Amino acid sequence: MESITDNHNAGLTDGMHLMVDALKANGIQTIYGVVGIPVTDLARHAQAVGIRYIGFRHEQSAGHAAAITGYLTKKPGICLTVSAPGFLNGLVALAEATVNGFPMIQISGSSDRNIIDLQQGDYEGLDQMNVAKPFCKAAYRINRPEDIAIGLARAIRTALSGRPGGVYLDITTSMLSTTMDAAEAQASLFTPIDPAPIQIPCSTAINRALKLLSSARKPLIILGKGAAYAQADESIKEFIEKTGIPFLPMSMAKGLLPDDHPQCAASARSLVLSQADVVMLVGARLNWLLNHGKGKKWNPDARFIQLDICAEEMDSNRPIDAPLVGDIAASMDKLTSKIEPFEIACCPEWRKAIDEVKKTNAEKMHIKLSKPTSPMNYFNALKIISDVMQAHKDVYIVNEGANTLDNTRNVINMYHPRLRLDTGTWGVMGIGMGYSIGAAVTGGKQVLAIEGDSAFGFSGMDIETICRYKLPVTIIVFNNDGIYRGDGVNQGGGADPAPTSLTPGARYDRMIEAFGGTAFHVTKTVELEESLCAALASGKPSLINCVIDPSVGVESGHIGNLNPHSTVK
Ligand code: ADP
Ligand code: TZD
Ligand code: MG
Repeated sequence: MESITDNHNAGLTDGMHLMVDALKANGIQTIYGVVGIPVTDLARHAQAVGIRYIGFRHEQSAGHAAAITGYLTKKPGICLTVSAPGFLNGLVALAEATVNGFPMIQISGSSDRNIIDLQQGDYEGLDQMNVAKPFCKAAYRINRPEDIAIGLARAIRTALSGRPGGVYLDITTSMLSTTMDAAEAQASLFTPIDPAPIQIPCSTAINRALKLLSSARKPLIILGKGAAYAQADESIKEFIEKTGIPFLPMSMAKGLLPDDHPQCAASARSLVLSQADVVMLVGARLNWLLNHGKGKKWNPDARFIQLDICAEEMDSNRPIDAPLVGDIAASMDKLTSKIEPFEIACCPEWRKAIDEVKKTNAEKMHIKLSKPTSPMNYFNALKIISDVMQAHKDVYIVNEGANTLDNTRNVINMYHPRLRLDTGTWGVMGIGMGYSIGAAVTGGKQVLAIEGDSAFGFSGMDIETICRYKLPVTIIVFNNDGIYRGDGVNQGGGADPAPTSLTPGARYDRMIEAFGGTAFHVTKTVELEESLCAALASGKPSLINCVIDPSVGVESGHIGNLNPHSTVK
């Protein structure tokens, strides 16, 4: 049988080789995936030519790693999956990347069209491109090797331009093995020019925004993860410091300016939302996370300025008085350059009122954090972590769970942009190991994943991947024996555990031992401190099973109000 190498030597190449060449030509450094028919050789060849291949235990985690790579680098992260079930496993991450606005491309092998289209039952057969369409920005299929360069360029441009998001790219088995002239194939390769063109808002929109801002007595800036993604850190800082306006960071925007910045209003959130008269949204949508910009949490007379790349985001939840459609860096720079004539009067009483609430809330928090309990609770455990992290401010914090998520967000300060990676817009569980791996591989920095015990279970098997690639990831499992809490009861009185219960006293630390990682089991704050210091100092894969009182969690964390209220008992 003629081999691909023979073909290569005979001046031919094929779709599989050309696909790898095209990825390399476009600067792709890493592929995250799970191999099998028909993409195993593609991964092997990618590794052979110097693209890093990170092989996972589940496609969802590979997809999450690709998504977070996209968020951190402003280049699409690549996830490689096999047909049908592998493709479907990756689809959750693709959909989530799209909802979050993270650029990624899921490339999946697929069955031959003639069998799929007549529904004749192929091995792992599914009409993948059409299945993917509602879950991503666009879905494309490459049917011929000569279309690879164009197909990839379309995927890259779609993932990056406008509001970034996920793209599905279908590569058929027959396309992968179709040969073509090697010289022609090389000549077809290209890199798309300026795939994420900078959009600059016009002066009318800038002036409208500044006029509104200058009328404010109690202005507020809300920074979202779009502002973090934009990498406009200096422009944002300059505008905020020049105007003196208080700012509220959304979860993943924490650290864009340090959480201990004097203008940070994070710990006076209720006050600023209920009283601000002009709110400037910077890369943050008025979705459920901000109560859609209306209702009892908001000042009913507040007026809004919104900076966003996506024109149709304006007025999506409430009228926007001054829409500023464009790139955040461009908009911010234009605003800053014109600011003097308008004299933004951030009145001193407004800052003073915020500072007073901050002080009171800090005192209340200090009491919570300092209270010793046995077993530990979220707060005294997080106090220890917060203290240790003062010496490790440049570490990624990956965070998921319910109480574990909310309490960590409130207690652990962030000091640098794009280091806090969490459940994002959907509030979904399962990002833990994927984001940790993606961040460690892409950012080259240490990662601390703070995980609820339930949350950890969604991607826990990929600790094997962390160990196999020897990544500097430390995982703390806040183990309270359950979803929200571990003391649920079976209301029917039967022997089965309650719906929220997990195995009491589970030893998650023993899982990592199986793969050669370092395990810690801690029940006291002093042990937590010692183990975290040791884990971070070693830089080796490690897992700390941190025992938390099963009775201290709140149902659904901070969003218990979203549960349907049953009137029938
Ligand atoms: P958060 O959850 O932190 O509130 P969202 O994900 O809701 O943030 O909002 C992010 C917004 O940022 C999206 O509407 C997106 O279109 C926007 N965005 C992303 N990148 C840019 C950019 N470079 N310039 C302007 N807006 C951007
Ligand atoms: N499935 C998916 C994919 N995402 C979800 N958000 C949920 C289920 C529902 N869910 C939450 O919203 S939080 C959570 C689940 C299962 C886990 C909470 O338990 P935990 O954290 O152990 O991770 P705490 O500290 O015990 O609250
Ligand atoms: Mg739990």
